[in-house]
Amino acid sequence: MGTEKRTTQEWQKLDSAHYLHPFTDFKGLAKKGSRIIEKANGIYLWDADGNKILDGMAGLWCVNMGYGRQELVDAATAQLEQLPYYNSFFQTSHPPAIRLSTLLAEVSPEHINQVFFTGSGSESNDTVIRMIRRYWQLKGQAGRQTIISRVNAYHGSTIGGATLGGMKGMHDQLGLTIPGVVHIDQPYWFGYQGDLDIDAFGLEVAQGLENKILELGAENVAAFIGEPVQGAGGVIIPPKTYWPEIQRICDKYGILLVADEVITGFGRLGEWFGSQYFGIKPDLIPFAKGVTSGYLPLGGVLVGDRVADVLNSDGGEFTHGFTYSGHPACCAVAIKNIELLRDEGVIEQVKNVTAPHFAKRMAELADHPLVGEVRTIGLMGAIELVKNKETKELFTPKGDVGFICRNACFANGLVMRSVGDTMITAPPLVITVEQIDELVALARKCLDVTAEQVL
Ligand code: PXG
Repeated sequence: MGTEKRTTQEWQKLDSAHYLHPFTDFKGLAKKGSRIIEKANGIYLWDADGNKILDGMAGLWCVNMGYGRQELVDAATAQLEQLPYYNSFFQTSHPPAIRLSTLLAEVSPEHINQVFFTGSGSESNDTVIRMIRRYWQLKGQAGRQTIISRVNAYHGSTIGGATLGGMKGMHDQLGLTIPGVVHIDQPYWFGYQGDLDIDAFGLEVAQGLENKILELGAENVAAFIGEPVQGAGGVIIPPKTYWPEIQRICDKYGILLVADEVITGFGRLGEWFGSQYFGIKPDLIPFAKGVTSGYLPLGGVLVGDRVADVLNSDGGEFTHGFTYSGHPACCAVAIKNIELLRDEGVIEQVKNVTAPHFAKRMAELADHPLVGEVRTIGLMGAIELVKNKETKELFTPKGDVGFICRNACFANGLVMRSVGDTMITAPPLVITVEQIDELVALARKCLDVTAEQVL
């Protein structure tokens, strides 16, 4: 397939005839035709017309080690030759899954020593629901059923993941979500209209958790779930007061804390996990994406000792699992990927060099006439596009300008995603200082092109 040559138009024709894309208006796309990406190396993509594009989204927040790492290809190939598939049901296991679980226990926070494998972030969050309910049944408190999540959260697209998530458009299409999930506010400082300062705002939003627990009755509440930094929702970076207060409230009422680290895991914030950045101690950490740098699909749930001790007690079988839980080739790639992250000092480089440079250079974009706010954390960034820089008046209808900007980016050799009118970027973790300069220069050019059309 890598060598099959067709023109862009030929690919587009076949694409719209046969391929239903995720999160896509099928009719709209068929009219326009897809962008066909043919190859990649480092932090760059090439489309079928030979255009070079800086991938400011690391694929879909996942290609942490960048493209073209032969070690990952070799790890997959060797494992496919040795043992391409075997399951871990029915009391069997295999070296790649055992070695990966051991390595994950090493790199994850101290109170985490066990892992359940899945094939994706969505499956990981479905597993979270199953594990939480199982935990409270085994504890003899089966009444603790309700999981508290947040508006504008993204936890995946299975029915469980979409229910946990707080995306209105998804809930509307889903119809009946699963019972026992409620949503509280998100800590979105830029969108806040009130009088509090940022730290007081963080505390107030966290207080929403306590209010909800008291409203429901703590004896009915099982867990709180949140992304350390909301990714798909628009890189929502919480005030520094937020997470410690959430931890305090979870502890006070004995409810489980779940940090969805599908995006923030494996170095994105300059720590192995985002919860380490924020100093919290989650009981469960669903992960996926960066664990394999996206080279093969793998996800899982890191299980803290508090939950693991109960799951490992006399309760009989946990009736949950997937054919591809602990897939040998995916585990082999994850092992090599984690070794590369560790042995090449990639995460320290993010923390000490590239994230500070990214923060400094991105902040310079705040002077642009179209920009209302720039925020960054680790190698995640967001640029809020506004109609009026002084008053921070937003564009209506929301999303059109973001879409124009996204297209301008693609046309000028940069992938940035738009969430409404928020432009977001999360480049591969191996991006260099010079490449960050290139990303920011491209972003400025794309903002200029957009401003010419909309201001
Ligand atoms: N949790 C979080 C925090 C995620 O970001 C998932 C769970 C689900 O993972 P899977 O592997 O099932 O897709 C995600 C995925 C976007 C975008 O447009 C983000 C995701 C997926 C697709 C698109 O930002 N995040």
